[in-house]
Amino acid sequence: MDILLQPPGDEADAWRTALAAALPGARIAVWPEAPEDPDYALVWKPPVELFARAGPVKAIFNLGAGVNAILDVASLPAGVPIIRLEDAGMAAQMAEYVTLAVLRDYREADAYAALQHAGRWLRRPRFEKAEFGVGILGFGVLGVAVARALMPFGFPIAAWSRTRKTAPGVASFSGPAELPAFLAASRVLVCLLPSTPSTRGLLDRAALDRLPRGAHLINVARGEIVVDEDLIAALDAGRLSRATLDVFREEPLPSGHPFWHHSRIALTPHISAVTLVDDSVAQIAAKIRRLERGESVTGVVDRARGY
Ligand code: NDP
Ligand code: OXD
Repeated sequence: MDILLQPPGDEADAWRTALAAALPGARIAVWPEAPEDPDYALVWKPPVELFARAGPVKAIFNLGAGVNAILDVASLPAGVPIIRLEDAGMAAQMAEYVTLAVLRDYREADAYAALQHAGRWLRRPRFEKAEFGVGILGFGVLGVAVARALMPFGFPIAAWSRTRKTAPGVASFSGPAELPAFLAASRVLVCLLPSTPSTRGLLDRAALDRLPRGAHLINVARGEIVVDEDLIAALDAGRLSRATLDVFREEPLPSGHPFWHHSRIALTPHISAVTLVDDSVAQIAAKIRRLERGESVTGVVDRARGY
């Protein structure tokens, strides 16, 4: 079996070693080396030449959960299944990141740090938990993991998805008609939607205005779901109290971008849930073995839907 590997960053050796151990006998070529007729391509943000040179493959594995970058590649062969990562160690990381951001806000870590630095002993009134609703946009693999992690703290939890869900302890909202009611209940709004034609620009002024006054936006999905200028305007006007941002329209975030030094923004460089080599390779190798036996696999992307 021939595998074409185009991994993220400078981790080619780690990916190649893990893949060779998981699929003994497979010939692995690391892009820009490319075998004549690879059986499978494992890629992250592939360049347009890759599919043009690689020829037809049995399946393309996306080395991440979000597939917006691969779906944009003009040379993407039609009809070939695209298979994304499902959790693969990212759900636990995402749950940690979002829980930290929610609790920092709820327990007012920044306000108490400022009081300490001012040398002031002051007890602030506690937030009512019932008024500290957490709304999760996108209730897929990662959204569900975040809801489960937050549940023990007792915040009211709501989720918005394309299709209605039944999850104990979570109020399910679905479709555009139910978005306003969902936003109105979200003192903290966690974005875990895929970037698709229906979600890009979704968090604009109109949507942000529907959040309770003083709301906190946590975007850990994709930068283009948020309209940057509208977010800054909402923060400047005090309609939103803070934003925790891990993803941006342009990455790395350009040095002059106003997000960098905004006093109400905490940002991180797309690290809320990183792709873990061993977990990802184990998942992909198991799926390749199933495909080779003629069995079906989960995580196949619906190209028309965009995720
Ligand atoms: P899933 O595909 O499992 O879940 C996506 C969810 O979004 C589903 O609940 C889906 O609804 C919902 N959804 C999609 N489109 C719409 C829409 N138009 N309206 C309402 N709901 C919609 O994805 P994951 O949970 O695995 O990942 C989510 C995203 O997180 C990824 O696409 C990626 O962009 C981002 N991500 C970010 C990382 C980081 O480090 N910052 C790491 C990993 C992922 P339904 O269930 O009804 O289909
Ligand atoms: C992903 C990501 O989609 O890392 O997996 O953002």
